Amino acid sequence: PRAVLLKDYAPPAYLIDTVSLEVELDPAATRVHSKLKMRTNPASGGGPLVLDGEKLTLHEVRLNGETLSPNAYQVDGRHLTIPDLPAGEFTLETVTTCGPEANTALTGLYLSSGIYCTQCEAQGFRRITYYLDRPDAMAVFTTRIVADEKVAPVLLSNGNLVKEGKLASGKHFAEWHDPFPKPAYLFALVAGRLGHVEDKFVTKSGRKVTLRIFVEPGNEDRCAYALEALKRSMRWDEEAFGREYDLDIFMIVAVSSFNMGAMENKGLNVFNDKYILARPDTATDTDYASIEAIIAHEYFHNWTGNRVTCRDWFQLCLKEGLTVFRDQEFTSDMRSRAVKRIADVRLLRSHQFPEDQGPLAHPVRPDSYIEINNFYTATVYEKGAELCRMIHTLVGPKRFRKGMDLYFERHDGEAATVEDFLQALSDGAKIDLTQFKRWYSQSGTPEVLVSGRYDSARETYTLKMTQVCAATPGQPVKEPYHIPIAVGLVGPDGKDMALQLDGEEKPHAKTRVLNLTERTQTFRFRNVAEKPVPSLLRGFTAPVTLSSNLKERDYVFLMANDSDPFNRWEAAQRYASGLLIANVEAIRTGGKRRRGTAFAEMIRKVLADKKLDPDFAAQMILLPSEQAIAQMIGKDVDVDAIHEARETLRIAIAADVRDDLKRIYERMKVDGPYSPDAEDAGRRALRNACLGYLAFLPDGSGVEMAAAHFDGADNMTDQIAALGVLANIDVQERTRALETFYEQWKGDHLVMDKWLSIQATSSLPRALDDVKSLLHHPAFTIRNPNKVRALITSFATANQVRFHAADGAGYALVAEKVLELDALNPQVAARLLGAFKSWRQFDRKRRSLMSRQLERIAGAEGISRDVYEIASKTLA
Ligand code: B3K
Ligand code: ZN
Repeated sequence: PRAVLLKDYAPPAYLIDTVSLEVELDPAATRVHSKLKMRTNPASGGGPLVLDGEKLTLHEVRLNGETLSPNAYQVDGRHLTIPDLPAGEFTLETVTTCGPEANTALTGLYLSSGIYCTQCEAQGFRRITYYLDRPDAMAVFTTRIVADEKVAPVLLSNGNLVKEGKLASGKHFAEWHDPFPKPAYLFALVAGRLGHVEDKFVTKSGRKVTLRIFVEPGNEDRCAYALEALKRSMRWDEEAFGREYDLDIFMIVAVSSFNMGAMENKGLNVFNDKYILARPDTATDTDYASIEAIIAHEYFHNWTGNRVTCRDWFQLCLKEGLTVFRDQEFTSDMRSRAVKRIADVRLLRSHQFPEDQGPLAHPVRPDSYIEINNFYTATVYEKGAELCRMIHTLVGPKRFRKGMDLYFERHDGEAATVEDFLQALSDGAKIDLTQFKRWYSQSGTPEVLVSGRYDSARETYTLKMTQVCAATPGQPVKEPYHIPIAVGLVGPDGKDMALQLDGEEKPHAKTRVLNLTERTQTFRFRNVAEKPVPSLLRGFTAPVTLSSNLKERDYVFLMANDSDPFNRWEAAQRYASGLLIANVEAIRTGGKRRRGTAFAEMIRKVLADKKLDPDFAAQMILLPSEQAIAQMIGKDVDVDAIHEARETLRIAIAADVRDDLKRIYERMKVDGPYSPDAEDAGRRALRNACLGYLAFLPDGSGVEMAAAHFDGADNMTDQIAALGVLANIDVQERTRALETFYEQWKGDHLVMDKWLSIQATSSLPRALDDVKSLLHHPAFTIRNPNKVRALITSFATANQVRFHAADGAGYALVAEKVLELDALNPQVAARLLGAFKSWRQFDRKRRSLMSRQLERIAGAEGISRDVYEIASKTLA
């Protein structure tokens, strides 16, 4: 397979002004009659017309109404080429068929539990009809859907409904028109037997919008939260960014077979039903929070992605990074900003950092790809969002808004580039982003080394900062980045000092953003009367790794005193990681292990602080994950030692603070009916975090407690928290709880996913065998991506100690499933293969076992482009 390069970008030779589609649905052969009003692109002009098309049967081509003879065009498996075309405007029609029922890749038109639906991003539209399937080809779409009324009473597409009616022999039709020019990747069509819930929204300028969520009949009672979240999102985008909705109707459809979370098709979002359906007894607090965030994300795409779209797929971060930033801000405004920041940084560190530091590292704006679907990555999304956040930090909210306003004003209705975005921000927010732009083209996580020094005679405090960025594939040398680093100085009394930099008349602000732009730079604060402890990178203002000359006692001090909640949490995590890493070493060398008294002490204080937000308290008391420790160790990782070190520390802490944990466990009990709001969710989070410690007390008393928690649960959050705890303990209560849960929920496919993943992520040695037998359980099918993620992906990515079993059985199983899946659904297969990306981090034996599986995959006959790209790059 050949790589596509950013530097080869050329505008299309032809433009499409309007598209009208007539789609006659049939499971085996759906007939698509497309009529394109086209013209030569004055900017590039003429030549052969090459339309994309895959897995299509071509029946007819008409030019200006005349049927073309087959020697007037060429067709191969990927294109339809017409060499001779009249100058100026012309109409091109094609008649093709495609087979939704046989479509297991879930891209293009397919059937999800009997419902016709489409997924066109990135290049699925070419599986529906021949087209210029590229984001800079923007056209006005009219779609007429014809179907059997019994099979598909509901017929939906983008835009507004313009006509509908009955036809002969039980068929009916609907015609939709979308006035906004859009690229084909935003096209959508849904048809089937669907129920719906409805509401209204009046935009700030008075436009009345109908809101509808469509679901499989019977699920209407699980849509209320999603609908409310949609209204909150619409209001928030008006208030925070001045962006209004622009059609008369906004529709969401929930389907059960979907390759990712959701899709922002214009006016017709399609969602994985996991991110719509929620009822207190079936969805956890985390599910509710994800629903709110994803509804918002897809809705926000209407401006960042749809109204202003991407010129080409290399610009993907233009819509994704920016939209993630926007949804993060939304969630921060709806819930706790501190907890949201902690969650986002956790995600960045667990997914983006390993990507950026491994063989699949690529810039936020990549310059080459083999399969674009492999680039919907943590780097493009999460690091992309961090880049927007850094600009926001540098200019502040008001100027950022001005920059965004200018961006929309300049590029509404266009397909834009990262350059366009940076130019608009730079002009609107008045900031020079020349150096900052390197963040988009250089891959790798920069490392910032900080050394602080107090001079008591001069009363100065000096921070010397150095940035380095390791080589990444194809990028041996890096230029320095523009890194905003928020800092504070915490005095011995635990209070922030006022900060006065060298050359400043007077102190101002207690948190300052320092601009690190050189390889090495020194910042000196004056009038520092007492020796402070520096609080570095407050709020995590840049996606870097930071090391400093701070000592363990400084982290102990900061985890008790830092006024910046993110850094308070960070200090606790750094303290605990340091301890765990030392204990891992002790396990390996037979040295003495430490008990972590300061962490227990911190927990005691946090639990005693009645003013502290319980959700934040829950974050404070949790230990870093085994994966996080592995990543910090970075090489020759010993997963068993990490597991042992963390388990032992957890038990020791539980024993040290058991009474405090028990007290809070009781106090945090939520009375009254379940509400998914942040406040109650926070109490449950803290209560369940306490349970997570208590259940492992060596005297066994916690098991009873967990079993009672399970039996007494009146909502899924508590039920699953108890089940998750019990799944890690080899007791009879485990078996009973898993069985009870299964009996209770076997009819509910979303809840069954939880049941699968809880078993797949159990740290008990039996997990691998359980996964193997669950692969044959009726609750599992490899054809449904949610099932694959619940059982296989979670085993491979969230069960470090069992996936990396020393005999390589975990690797062999996952590799086998990657190959099996590749024949059905290459996108999901390639994703799963990502579980091998950090293979170089482990000990020699495991490295060799993993690389053997990667070679087996890379060498397999007939693998997809998707899997080939990941396998070959991971090995390189
Ligand atoms: N834009 C889609 C992702 C499409 C992935 C294609 N493989 C969802 C989102 O980011 O909002
Ligand atoms: Zn998105």
